[in-house]
Amino acid sequence: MTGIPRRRFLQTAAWAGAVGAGTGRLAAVDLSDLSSLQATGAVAVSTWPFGRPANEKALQILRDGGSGIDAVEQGIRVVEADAGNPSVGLGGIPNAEGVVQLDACLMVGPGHRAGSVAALEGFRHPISIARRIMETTRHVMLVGDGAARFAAQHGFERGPKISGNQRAAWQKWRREQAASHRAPAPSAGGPTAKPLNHDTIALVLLGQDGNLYGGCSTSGWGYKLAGRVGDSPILGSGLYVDNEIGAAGATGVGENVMRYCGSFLVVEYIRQGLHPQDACLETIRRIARMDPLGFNLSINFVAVDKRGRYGAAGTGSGFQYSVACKEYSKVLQSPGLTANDIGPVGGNRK
Ligand code: SD4
Repeated sequence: MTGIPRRRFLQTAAWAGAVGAGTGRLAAVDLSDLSSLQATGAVAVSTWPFGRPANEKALQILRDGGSGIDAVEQGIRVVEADAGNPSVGLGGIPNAEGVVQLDACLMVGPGHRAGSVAALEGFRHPISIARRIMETTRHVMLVGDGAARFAAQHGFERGPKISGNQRAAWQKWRREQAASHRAPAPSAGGPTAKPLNHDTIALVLLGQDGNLYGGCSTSGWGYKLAGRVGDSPILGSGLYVDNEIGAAGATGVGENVMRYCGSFLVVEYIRQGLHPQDACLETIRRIARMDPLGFNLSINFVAVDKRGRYGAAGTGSGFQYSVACKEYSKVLQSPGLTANDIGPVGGNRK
């Protein structure tokens, strides 16, 4: 281990335990067998159990001769297309005004290229639009109306700005808000407010070519303020790919990730010599040390490195992630830094 000497790292871990004890019971973190968190050849790692079909699609694309970025895009499209997923794609929970606004980005290790789209309304596959921005413009990120006009000009598939199921739920939510005389939106929208519902697909990939790739897509915080953008389309926050070192992605309360460049930090810890599993844990500990919320952040990371080692971690217990490689495709439980419940069920996690 370089950068953080093993002794200091363990001290940091012990310190985190002391803090965690004040914010919730500490869950056991077993780091004894990191060697099992390693794959040979291509490996796809993604957030939540709904990442599993995305991983499998990504590896199939590679097997069929597609590129790493084809694999990430096509994998994420599987989740975006799932109308039953309330946190990714147009089946997602709308904002406070009853409109689904989507955020997505992707990054390509070779050339350190990226594309991103935010607060996009009425298009089914923001991940593909992010890719098109990367490939056909001199920009990295388009947002809102401009992004929608770009998508329309490029003929991307449209969809409803709110699904039938979500409309009924949103109307009920609005009635409840009115009845409770509260503001019709998470008023501060700040990091202390608990999202009603949230999840994200973040998929990081080590290709068989030895290069790293990643993508991220979400409808974000349910009933968020119109125009709110989370961490997911922000490079370095919801996703980061460094082709020399590793790639990481995030899910959870974006406000608590984007203030710390969370995914960038995970990759930097890998650079310092940590296993991706340790890097995810250490990132959360570092954020918790600085943040007034301590471990009460509702954030989770997944990561893979250049050697095929992978891992994940969350502030609460219960964060599951998916891994696929030549030998297996499975859903794993990540170590949580506290025994706090992971929070409201957001996406179609099963
Ligand atoms: C966001 N990070 O918009 C996303 C949502 C998410 O689990 O992943 N929730 O803040």
